[in-house]
Amino acid sequence: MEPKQFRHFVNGEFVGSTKTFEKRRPTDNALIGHVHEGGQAEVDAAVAAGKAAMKGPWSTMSVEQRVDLLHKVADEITRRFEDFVIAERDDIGQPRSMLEHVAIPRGAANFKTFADMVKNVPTESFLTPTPDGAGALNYAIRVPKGVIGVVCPWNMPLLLMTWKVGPALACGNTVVVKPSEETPGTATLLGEVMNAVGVPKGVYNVVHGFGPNSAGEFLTKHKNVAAITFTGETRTGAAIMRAASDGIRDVSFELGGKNAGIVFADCDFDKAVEGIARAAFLNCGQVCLGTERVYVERPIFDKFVAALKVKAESIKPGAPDEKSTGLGPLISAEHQRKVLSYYEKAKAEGANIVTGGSVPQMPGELANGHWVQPTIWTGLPETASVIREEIFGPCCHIAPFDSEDEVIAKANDTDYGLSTTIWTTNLSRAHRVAAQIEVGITWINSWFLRDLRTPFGGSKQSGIGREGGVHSLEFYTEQRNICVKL
Ligand code: NAD
Ligand code: 6OD
Repeated sequence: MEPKQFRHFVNGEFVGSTKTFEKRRPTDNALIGHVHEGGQAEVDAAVAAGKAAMKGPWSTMSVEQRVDLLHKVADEITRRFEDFVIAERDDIGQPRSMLEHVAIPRGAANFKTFADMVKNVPTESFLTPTPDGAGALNYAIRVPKGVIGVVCPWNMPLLLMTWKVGPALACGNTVVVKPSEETPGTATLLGEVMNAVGVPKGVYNVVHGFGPNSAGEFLTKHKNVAAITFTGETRTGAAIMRAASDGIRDVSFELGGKNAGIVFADCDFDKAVEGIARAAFLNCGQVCLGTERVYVERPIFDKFVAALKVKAESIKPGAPDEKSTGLGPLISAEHQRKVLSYYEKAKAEGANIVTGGSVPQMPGELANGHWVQPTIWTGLPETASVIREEIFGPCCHIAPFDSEDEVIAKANDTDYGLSTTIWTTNLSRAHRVAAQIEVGITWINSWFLRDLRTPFGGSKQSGIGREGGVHSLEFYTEQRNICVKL
């Protein structure tokens, strides 16, 4: 396979840099391409293109025309489905079933959903009394904010990037995307899609590169970037917040998590085992909403641990295109080292290793990939590293609990607040407990069941703001009040 060139996409054209870095496939470490590294000049050019496009044909288009164009973007993603599957597969090594059923369809849906949503945006108007009796008419108009900086992670590249680009464009903004250095593929491919369907030049721009002292930092510090939407680690969010404070620019952050799964003895047992297994091991545990802390009511604790062990051991690691594959690799050798360091810490801190704990034997070239075993621990105190820190691997610790109050306190005993999954057949208990968990999203008898109209985001150190439905429209537009004395 000839290595690809992942170039920036600026003002409707693919442009290169003199500096490049390698992109390797996580499944076997094969070289799949060279990524062009953007610096200040590339970011300046992309932001200038985005700013200029705010005054071009993009700004004079009717809402219907814009909606129609974004539907065409979605249709073109669907038409080039296999190209997107391959780009994302080579970037992250996800099993094909997940790419075909979640990642790529959501890429298209993120454009259609938010395009449809802007057709009915409410605004406010008031008739205000005045001393002379004539009154004044106050009304608000909604305008796009301008150039939006979109800084993305690697764990679900197309889904998480379009979840922000879709509404940003639907609201009439332009974007400069900084994809993760680990996953340049689908953001680049989307440039081809934009040109194919006639999105005006400069509306969608991509600059590749790293974070600090590279494209990420230059983009988030750029004075002509009106607002920044970011998904990634909490400590990166803190750095971006500092950058955004210069110029008082708005931010929307979706950050890390250390999410609890809560299983009551009255749950539908098989569904709970299935649900927690998905929450812990899907995408090799590289899901911000995933569950690394599981609390199981004591009467079913032993049975649950035994059943989850069977489930974990049945998940087959392998090449993404193999039908039997249930587990892909971790994104990189560096991330593999991090996850394995937690496997060692758990051992050192005295965990009972129910299953896993090391690297699986892989055949042929796959042995060069970044694999780890799905891993379950029990027996650790709540102070243990693997219970407190986000690992982002296919692993969880399971602890017993005896009362609702105890499990609520344990679930909330974290700096993060992204999501929870609760398993019970007692509806009153489900609502009662859910209302007390300090997170942005609680799933009951389910996990990662999405409706794009709902508010999505994190509490505490898991984020700032909400996106989804009208909440995305709030972030990607600004309201201006106009007061007319009558
Ligand atoms: P990361 O924070 O390391 O990187 C994310 C992006 O930020 C990358 O594009 C990176 O180049 C860029 N970046 C890094 N430092 C920067 C800086 N100083 N200035 C500007 N840009 C910078 O995150 P990651 O490792 O790519 O993703 C995994 C993390 O993302 C996990 O913590 C996970 O929980 C979180 N995440 C959260 C959500 C959510 O919805 N809350 C979704 C997915 C992932
Ligand atoms: O489904 C979404 O919209 C979303 N933001 C998912 C986040 C997944 C985290 O890894």
